Amino acid sequence: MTGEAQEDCLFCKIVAGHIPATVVRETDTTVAFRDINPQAPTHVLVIPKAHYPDAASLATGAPDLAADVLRETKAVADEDKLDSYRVVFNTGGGAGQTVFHAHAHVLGGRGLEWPPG
Ligand code: IU
Repeated sequence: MTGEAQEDCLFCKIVAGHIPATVVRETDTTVAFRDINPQAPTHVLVIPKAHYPDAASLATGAPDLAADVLRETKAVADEDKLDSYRVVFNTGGGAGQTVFHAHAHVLGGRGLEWPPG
């Protein structure tokens, strides 16, 4: 996986500014935006600008970029003043992944049960 933008990828379109999103943070390599269907008071997605289909391919194909994404999850939590929060990478359809551009969900602002459904 090369990391090149994919024409049919919704999150690549958000990175390119072709689909609107409520962006809360942006770095040279990542974008963080509010989920359109929030599951918690804070529900932000942190994505690499480069296209990797899931967290596994990101971790193996671009580990420095994976670290950038993880660092940004903390920055999002700091901005929303979250003491406790959850970072989730749904990986594969069986785990609930619906958009195949790697993304970290940052969820917080309410109590979170364990295990998740
Ligand atoms: P998942 O882990 O692939 O299921 O997460 C995809 C998320 O992307 C999901 O929570 C959607 O609500 C969210 N989302 C979005 O925020 N903006 C969009 O334009 C689309 C999906 I499409």
